[in-house]
Amino acid sequence: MPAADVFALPLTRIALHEGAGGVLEAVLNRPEKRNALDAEAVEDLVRLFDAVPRAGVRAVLLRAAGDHFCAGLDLVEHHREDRSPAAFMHLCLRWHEAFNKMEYGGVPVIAALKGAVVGGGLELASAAHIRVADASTYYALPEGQRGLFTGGGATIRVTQMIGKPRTVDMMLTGRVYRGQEALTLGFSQYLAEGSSDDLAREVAAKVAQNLPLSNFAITSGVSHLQNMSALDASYAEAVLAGVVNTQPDARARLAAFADKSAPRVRADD
Ligand code: 1HE
Repeated sequence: MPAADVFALPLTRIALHEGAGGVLEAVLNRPEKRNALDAEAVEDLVRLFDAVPRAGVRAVLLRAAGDHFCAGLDLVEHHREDRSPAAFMHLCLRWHEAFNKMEYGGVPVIAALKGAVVGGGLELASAAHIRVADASTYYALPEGQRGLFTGGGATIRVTQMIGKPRTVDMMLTGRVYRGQEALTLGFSQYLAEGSSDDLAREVAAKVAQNLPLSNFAITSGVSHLQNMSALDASYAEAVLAGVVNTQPDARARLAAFADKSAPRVRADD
């Protein structure tokens, strides 16, 4: 299978930068519209995350230009297009195509969240493997107030993050979460004191030091195994571990532990 060149992709809504250590920085680049996701932006996400697993990328830092991560579905386009039920269903399937490629692609995606992470923006964030927020970040599902319903996976991934009762409350009331409370509830795994971009970049650099096959198993493996019965998941986990834990590239790391040159796991790590 040929390697993919992500920098050759015809992207219009996402800008790409080469980060340090094999990290690809993907920037939602429509700040004048608060990075609302129009059909073109969704196709960009599909194109990008289709190529990432074959591009030698060790981690993706997904961040946003401007003050807001993402305002969700492009409501102006949706109003203008006056879509049929079938047309909107097919559009939602493209959202799922993009987000499933992100979640199951086997390359860690670290999202740097700021400002509005709302509606489809929260659905996008929830497909990342690690979310880093900062003091400006807030989360909401305002679809109910707009006469709409979520169509990009909130019923699945947001409920996995924060549970069904809170998700339903957010959908019904438009409730907004932020700050320490949002961190505690599980919207993100990190809350930066400074910029989420900076902390997410640090997290991505750390993740990128793992062997790619380990990261493949951790990211796509955990998601797939969660979809199985416990019986089948334990079988599949053993098979995955058989492949990953005998990879030749791991031998040097194991040797370093055995000869005591590798760092130990300490409480202040
Ligand atoms: C947009 C969008 C959008 C901004 N679609 N154009 N999502 C929402 O309901 C969120 C809707 N947006 C907002 O509540 C606010 O725009 C924000 C809180 C995100 C930002 O506020 P603010 O004051 O900084 O910006 P603004 O003045 O509201 O918007 C600036 C521009 O961005 C303006 O365009 P302009 O041409 O008039 O300058 C806005 O129209 C544009 N803009 N948000 C289109 N969402 C698969 S189903 C998913 C279902 C959903 O995601 S529903 C959407 C939920």
